[in-house]
Amino acid sequence: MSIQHEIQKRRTFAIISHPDAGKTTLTEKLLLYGGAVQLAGSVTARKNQRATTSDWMELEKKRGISISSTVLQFDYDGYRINLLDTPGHKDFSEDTYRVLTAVDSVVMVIDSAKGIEPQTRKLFEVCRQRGVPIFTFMNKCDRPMKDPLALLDELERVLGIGAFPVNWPIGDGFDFRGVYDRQTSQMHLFERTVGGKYRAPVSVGDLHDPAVRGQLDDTTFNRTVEELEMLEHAGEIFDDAAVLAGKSTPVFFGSASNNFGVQLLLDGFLKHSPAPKSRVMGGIEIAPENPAFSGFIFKIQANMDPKHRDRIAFIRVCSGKFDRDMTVHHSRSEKKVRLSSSHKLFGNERETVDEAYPGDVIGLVGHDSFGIGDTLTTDPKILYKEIPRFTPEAFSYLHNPNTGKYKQFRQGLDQLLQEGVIQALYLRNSAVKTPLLAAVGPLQFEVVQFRLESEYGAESRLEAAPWNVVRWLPTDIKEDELDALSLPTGARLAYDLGKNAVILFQNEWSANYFGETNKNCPLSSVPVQTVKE
Ligand SMILES: Nc1nc2c(ncn2[C@@H]2O[C@H](COP(=O)(O)OP(=O)(O)OP(=O)(O)O)[C@@H](O)[C@H]2O)c(=O)[nH]1
Ligand SMILES: [Mg+2]
Repeated sequence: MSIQHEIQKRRTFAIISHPDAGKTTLTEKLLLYGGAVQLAGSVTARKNQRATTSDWMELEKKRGISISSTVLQFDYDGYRINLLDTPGHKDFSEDTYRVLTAVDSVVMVIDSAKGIEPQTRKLFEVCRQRGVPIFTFMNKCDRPMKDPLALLDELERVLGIGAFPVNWPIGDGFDFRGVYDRQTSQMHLFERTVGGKYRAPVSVGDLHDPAVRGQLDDTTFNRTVEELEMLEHAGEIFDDAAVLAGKSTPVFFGSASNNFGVQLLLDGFLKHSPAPKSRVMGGIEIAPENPAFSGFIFKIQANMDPKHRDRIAFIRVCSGKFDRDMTVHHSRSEKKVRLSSSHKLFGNERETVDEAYPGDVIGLVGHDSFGIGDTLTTDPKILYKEIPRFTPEAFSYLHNPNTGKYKQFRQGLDQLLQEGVIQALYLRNSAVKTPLLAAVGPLQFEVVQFRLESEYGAESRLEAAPWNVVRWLPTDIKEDELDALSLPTGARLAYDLGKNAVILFQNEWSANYFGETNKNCPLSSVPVQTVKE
């Protein structure tokens, strides 16, 4: 089969939203309808078939939230799908943003009772900047929801994007009966199943089909007809070009937990979403058909499976063909490496993969030198610079209370730092060797402590550090220039993991004051990207 054909059948997308809108639930239902699992997210499915749930870490189960993104690859209807479920909580946005660099489109999930929530808006902004096409799923229509027309209006007003309803909800809350597919003019009426484990039975017919009409009360039917007429009157048509340009979003209604509208979303998404396309790096365009294999690492995760205590680097293939055992150029070390342990991923399950094509996300095991953002390619001229870095806003020392376990503590922490679970800083001219952790949000501290204990058997103790703001100094600043700086009270000099100099300030005011009084020493509020030896 030609590489062109392989590229055209790939769909690589992330599910994004504010916490709790239903991303993980929708992910499981897409797997159910995509035929990748027979039972959604149940314990039986775990035992008898495959591990279906995409929330695999113990801490996630405990808290009921996703704290890390999950990769799932499966085939459906002639497509090879690479689906990435992301965490919604803002403390984990570094992980989510890295995932956004690896996908070609997103499904944005909205809780129909709540409308557009703050974290959804932020993620949307990132997608818009990157020009990523966005598909919208209005979830939880089985609960009292906002007026669907108001929800569309909110998309246009708050996000400034055109919204095209592909289907329309019939009733809401307890009376939510299904959706009307405006593309085929068919009503899809669903029945609930216990716990939503199985596909929901559905009856399909046109608006006036007596079999379908008979299932609806007059109020629901009349309201639906009236709303549909209004939409028709507005006269908008599905504009593929606007969707692909990220200017308009197709909107699907449904309920993930009840399996309503999931099939229509899956099929509609696959039909209109883009296959992998070219990436532009430093002015050069790298097409997926480029004969050179290339890709970049956007995520590293250790100990995904307690059976294999190892570390997986997730690479998004961008061009050419991947063959197991191939030798590639590794950008960070500038060395040649052979990729012999490659896997396709399904949550925490993995299977050896011999070949992969643009759009695929595969896991590479056994390369400790790989870091987030690294390029692997057979053409050393290709260098991706995709991964964003975030400004930490919370700082704490991490103590090791048990000196007998220093080795586990240090090894565990180094591993977690390499995964990018959290950032760390080292104070300049400090005799104290206690690591200073720097987080985008405080839940990251909790994840570090939990994983140190459960994966490395190392206890730890947090101590709040007196700073709240970090700023990066110019990368070319010399040590004697650092000596000469006069810092405001309470501020300290430190280095990040790339050995770039930073200043820690007690507060924003103090950082601004320093900036005002040291015009010759411009500070950056976003992390600099260089790594010094
Ligand atoms: N009523 C109703 N509840 C739903 C629906 N879909 C999901 N939920 C519930 O919403 C809650 C959150 O669902 P998740 O799928 O974990 O949400 P999430 O977006 O993955 O959350 P984070 O990963 O933590 O950001 C769970 O209790 C789900 O059972 C739905 O269609 N209707
Ligand atoms: Mg989730």
